[in-house]
Amino acid sequence: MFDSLKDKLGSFRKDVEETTEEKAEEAEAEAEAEAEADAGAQPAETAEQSDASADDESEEEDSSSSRGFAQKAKSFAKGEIVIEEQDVEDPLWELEMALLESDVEMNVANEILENIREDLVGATRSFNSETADVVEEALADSLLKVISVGQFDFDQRIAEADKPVTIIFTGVNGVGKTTTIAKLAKYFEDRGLSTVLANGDTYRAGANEQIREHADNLDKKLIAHEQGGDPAAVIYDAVEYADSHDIDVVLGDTAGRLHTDEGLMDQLEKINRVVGPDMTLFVDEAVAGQDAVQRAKQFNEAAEIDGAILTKADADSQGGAAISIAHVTGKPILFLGVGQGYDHIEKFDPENLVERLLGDEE
Ligand SMILES: Nc1nc2c(ncn2[C@@H]2O[C@H](COP(=O)(O)OP(=O)(O)OP(=O)(O)O)[C@@H](O)[C@H]2O)c(=O)[nH]1
Ligand SMILES: [Mg+2]
Repeated sequence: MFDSLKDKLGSFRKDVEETTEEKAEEAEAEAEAEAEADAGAQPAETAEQSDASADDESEEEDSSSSRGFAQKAKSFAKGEIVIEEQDVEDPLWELEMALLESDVEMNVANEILENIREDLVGATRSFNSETADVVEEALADSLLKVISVGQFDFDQRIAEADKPVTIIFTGVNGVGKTTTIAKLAKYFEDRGLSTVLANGDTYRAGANEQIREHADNLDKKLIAHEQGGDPAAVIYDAVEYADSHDIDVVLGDTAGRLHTDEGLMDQLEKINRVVGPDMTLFVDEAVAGQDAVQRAKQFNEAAEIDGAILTKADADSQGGAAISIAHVTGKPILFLGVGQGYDHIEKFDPENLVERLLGDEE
């Protein structure tokens, strides 16, 4: 998962490391040469005294407006180098290209770069510490900032909500809505919560049979009407059923649609009016990259969503949608689909994703 992006982030770290390593070596060599020269000129002076005189000099320079140089000289005396704009300019440019190639949305890529620049430029790195730590922290912080926009604890929200909790799933054709509903029925069962499935996809031929197969496999009740029926009525019936049978969660499927399809978008509006779902989750496939990001934005504008689920992350090496959707929509990614089995769903955890992207494991 996200292997190509992981490699690219690795190259960025290496690039910055190399430039600052070189600089550190040069600085160290210069510092040594200076120390030797000092020792030659004033053989009686101790290292401490020489530190103190370096401080005095730099204070004088502060007042004469060459603070950059003064800071450098001070850091130098302390055995540190300062990372400067020019040290990271080329690696940052490479990183920008890498993010765009990985289908990260442009504003999101810019935000990541800005955050890194802010963290790195002016940062000091001591001669004997690893540049890798400084760079990794800047990279991790900036990724986390954009990925974790809007995050909330899904399990906690479900646990605290009045039952039954009704969740509606929307998105374009074939992205994995029905499969995700089946996975979540299993997910809730594993956490001691009962579910009823509702087939609000009254549009596509064969939709009832498909979801019924999942319901049978998982031993769940399915509420379905004839093809061509009113989806809002199906979901309404499922909520009634859940109410009278003490079921915790209603999982409402809908037909695949484009945000531009007025008839189908009106259906969503009617479901909102008739049922008042607790959550509407947008489902799309990670492999769709920028397309998924744009669709998430458009759906959120047309029929507000509470969060997103990215399926087929198992087949996605780019990671652009996973990085971008929350920042672009302001709504969090809640789950990743990672295969076709009922257990192939992972709760989305921004910190975990960042660790995975920057970690050493394959
Ligand atoms: N590899 C992989 N395949 C998945 C995942 N989620 C769903 N699929 C597959 O994607 C295909 C489409 O899934 P569906 O659940 O039917 O998609 P849908 O959004 O309900 O489709 P429509 O109802 O036609 O709009 C199926 O073959 C699923 O097995 C996933 O996380 N990983
Ligand atoms: Mg479906």
